[in-house]
Amino acid sequence: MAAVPGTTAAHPASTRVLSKNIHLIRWVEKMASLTQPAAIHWIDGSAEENEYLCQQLVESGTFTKLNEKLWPGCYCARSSPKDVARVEDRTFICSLSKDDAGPTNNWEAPYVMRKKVKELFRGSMRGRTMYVLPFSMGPIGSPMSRIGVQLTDSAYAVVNMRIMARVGLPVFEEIDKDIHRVVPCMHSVGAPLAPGQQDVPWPQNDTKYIVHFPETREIWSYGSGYGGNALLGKKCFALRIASNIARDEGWMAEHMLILGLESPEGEKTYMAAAFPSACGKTNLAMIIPPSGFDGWKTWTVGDDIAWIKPDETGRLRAINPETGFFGVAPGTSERTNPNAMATLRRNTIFTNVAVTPDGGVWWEGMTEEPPAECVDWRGEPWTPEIGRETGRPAAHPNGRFTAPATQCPSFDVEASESPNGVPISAFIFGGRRATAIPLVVHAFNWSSGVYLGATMGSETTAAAEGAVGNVRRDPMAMLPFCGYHMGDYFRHWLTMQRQLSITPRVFQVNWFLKDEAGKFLWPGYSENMRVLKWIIDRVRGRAQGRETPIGWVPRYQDINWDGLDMSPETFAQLEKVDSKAWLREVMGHEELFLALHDHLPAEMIYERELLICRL
Ligand code: TSX
Ligand code: MN
Repeated sequence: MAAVPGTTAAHPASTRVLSKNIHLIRWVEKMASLTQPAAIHWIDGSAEENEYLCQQLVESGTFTKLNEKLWPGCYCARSSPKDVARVEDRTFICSLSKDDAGPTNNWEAPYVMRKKVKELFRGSMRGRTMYVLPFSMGPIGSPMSRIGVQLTDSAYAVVNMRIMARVGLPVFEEIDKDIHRVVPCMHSVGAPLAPGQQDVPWPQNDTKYIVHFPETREIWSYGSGYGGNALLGKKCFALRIASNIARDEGWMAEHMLILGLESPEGEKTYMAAAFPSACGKTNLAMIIPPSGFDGWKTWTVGDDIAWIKPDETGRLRAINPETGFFGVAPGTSERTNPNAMATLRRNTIFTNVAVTPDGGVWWEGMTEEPPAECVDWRGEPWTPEIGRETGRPAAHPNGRFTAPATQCPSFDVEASESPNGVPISAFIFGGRRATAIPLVVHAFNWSSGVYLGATMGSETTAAAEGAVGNVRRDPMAMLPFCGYHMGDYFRHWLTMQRQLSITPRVFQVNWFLKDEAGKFLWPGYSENMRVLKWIIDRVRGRAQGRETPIGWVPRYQDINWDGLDMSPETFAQLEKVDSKAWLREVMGHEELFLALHDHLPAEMIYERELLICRL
């Protein structure tokens, strides 16, 4: 193989072709002749290969190896400041008809876009290695799993994908059976190297395109090496492409965590929950029972994506298609999420956080006291004083950890290896709202539950997101991730019920209610378990509640308050349904519905009218 600049190390997998599948081999050849890489590396997924790639990333300056004693097997990457997050305005759904993509997605005609991406990818891997990365979303061989192959010129993408998905030889073996429809995923950072040209630590291109062809089930991602733009199994495949496959095949690809609760008697109940960003979804997925819940256990199945399908008895079962957590670092601490802190202690890739003088990592909120000095996410010296003066944080607000799920103390290993997934008893829709939305509501039925999910939203917290306190609607937390028309997506949710003998119960939660003084009314975090306990008791027909115009809510005596000081007066505020505020709320639903009107299922209008009547 061609020598990689800056190293003389031998290549363990080299150019050996690791598949016998003629379709795959021909596609790789065709793409290599388009992108012109200096070498092709078929990924076997071995530990030695991973070592080698991480070593390459250290030599190219992308990775800093952390202190092996304190942070074994860990690295920190600093991205270009021009490549720090998903790029929603550069994300396209290229269906044949613009109408199929809907008004909430960017669209371009497939033949126009195909020409465009071919031009972009022509010669885009010159001077670089093209990695052939096979991955399975879901356990290998499970009927719920789907396979993709990512061709990428980013070793960073490869080593991250190795944590986030099942990759390598066992996946090539599946592909060689020639029974799967493999999703082709093209990825280039768009920074070809001329002969002798020195590489930069984080190659990228100012022009970015994240393109999905839903009908032909293809992904083309250009110009970015970051997160959801580059780890194509995640948002691009497991949500945008999979939502199309799921709609066609009668299952659901959702932006949901999966969590199990086990009672002291050993009764296990699983739920799936959707939250918009900045609601602490990973924290909830890894929740630890509070005091007063002796003998209870919580089980983390997933923190981001759920693939959910009816089994032969008409019960919904879910898998987490991923094997790792790609979590936001800032705000993660022993106090907010001890299970996450335990997960990321080893074998973790950090991106855009600060590095301390002892070779550790730090981010805002990790400890109460910042370190006296560190190197910030841009690679500049940072002290608390510099932070105060410049207003610059040490870690980027979207700084991340990529950590293996099996290292999470609450990880449900058995459930995660199970080819059929776990039975889902409840769906939970959350949001960040200071007023109007009660702590917890149990929807009257499936379609009123779908309405709650379709109208969910969060208050904007930063001026950059629009006026502070405005509600941004994010139906089922899928607005940036649904690969087709949102109105059709609501219809799919409604139609799913026909396949079910037992319909999961649907709940709405809000951990973020505030009093008049602006103080949070609910302690949140571990204490959310009290709400989850009421939810599973409702599912099992054991808990009472009070009927309100929007659904059933718990009375004070319906919740276990052991170990928490909660007054009936505060709780009354948490479960108050104010008709005036709710009528305003319902008016707020209209805006989104108007945008989707020509595809909006009539049930959504009926539910809205029913709600207005009850109010
Ligand atoms: O993740 C959060 N959860 C879910 C936990 C399982 N956060 C953090 C959100 C930002 C990502 C929360 N913040 C939660 C919550 O339930 N609740 C709140 C609001 C809150 C913040 C602080 C306190 C109480 C509530 N109290 C003290 O800090 C003492
Ligand atoms: Mn997510």
